[in-house]
Amino acid sequence: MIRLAIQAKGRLNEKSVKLLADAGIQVPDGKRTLLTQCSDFPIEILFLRDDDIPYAVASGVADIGIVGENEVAEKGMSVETAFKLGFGKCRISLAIPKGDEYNGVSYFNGKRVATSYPEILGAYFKEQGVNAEITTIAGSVEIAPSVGMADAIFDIVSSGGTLVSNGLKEVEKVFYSEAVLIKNKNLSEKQLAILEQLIFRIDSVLGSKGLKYVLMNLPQDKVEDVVKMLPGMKSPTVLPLAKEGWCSLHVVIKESELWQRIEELKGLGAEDILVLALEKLIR
Ligand code: PRT
Ligand code: ZN
Repeated sequence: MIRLAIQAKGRLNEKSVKLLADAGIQVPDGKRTLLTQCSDFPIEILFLRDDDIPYAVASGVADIGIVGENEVAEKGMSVETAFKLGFGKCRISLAIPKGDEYNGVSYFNGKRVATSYPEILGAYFKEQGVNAEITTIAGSVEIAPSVGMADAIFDIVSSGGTLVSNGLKEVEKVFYSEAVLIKNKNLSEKQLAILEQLIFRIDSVLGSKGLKYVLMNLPQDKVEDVVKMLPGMKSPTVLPLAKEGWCSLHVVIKESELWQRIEELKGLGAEDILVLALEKLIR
């Protein structure tokens, strides 16, 4: 059995639950209970605030956890990153009133900067040789300059919309973050084996994202050209067709390259191209 801590509610909760579901692990709707067991995998889920997840994993209250790298760095807990999950991407940036002139990080000397990430900011200012006053506040950091609590802020930015609507501009992007699977440093052999199984499933789920399964009819003598055109494809599936000299070719193509590849395939004589969603690619 392994115990996984995930965010109880908030931006990472839904995506964490969805990722587990895609990996064949149904999380019972446990928002009202702190701890819940899954029937289809030797895992139990602990629902916590994201701020508490690094400590829970470092102390062994949970064995593994899903949390933003920003929280891991801020809390300074001794945990290991087992896998980067590719969602919850954001950055923590310094932002100042949009009318202010900015000529570099020395702007912050003598200024008051509001943030929920004093450790990350303190380390950054130290490294940059900046002497600023850091004011730690738990939420609504972006309104601090307009109510006179601070001159600038250091906060999470994703689209940048919140900064704009609060009359601020982003001037330094300090820390990049995404959701990660973290692990306690002293897991047992058995727990490591379960974790390995979990990572294998997650890797397969994430690796299948953005892939399409493409079937087409193709003149037999063009198979080699298609194989050359799609270098990632080790060995395509080729099935004979009733029509002599033709075959049915099946390949996996990245969604981002799909239309370009389809043009090229048509150029090689492919017909009746069928594009299907690919659920999972297990390597
Ligand atoms: O209750 P709990 O403590 O668990 O949750 P929380 O309120 O502390 O965190 P939550 O749910 O807001 O975010 C959880 C994690 O999601 C963060 O720690 C980040 O790792 C990640 N994440 C990704 C974000 C964002 N994107 C994000 N845009 N966290 C917060 N924001 C906020 C930001 O604070 C700001 O207010 O969104 C606003 C900025 O967004 P834009 O798009 O306007 O720039
Ligand atoms: Zn939080």
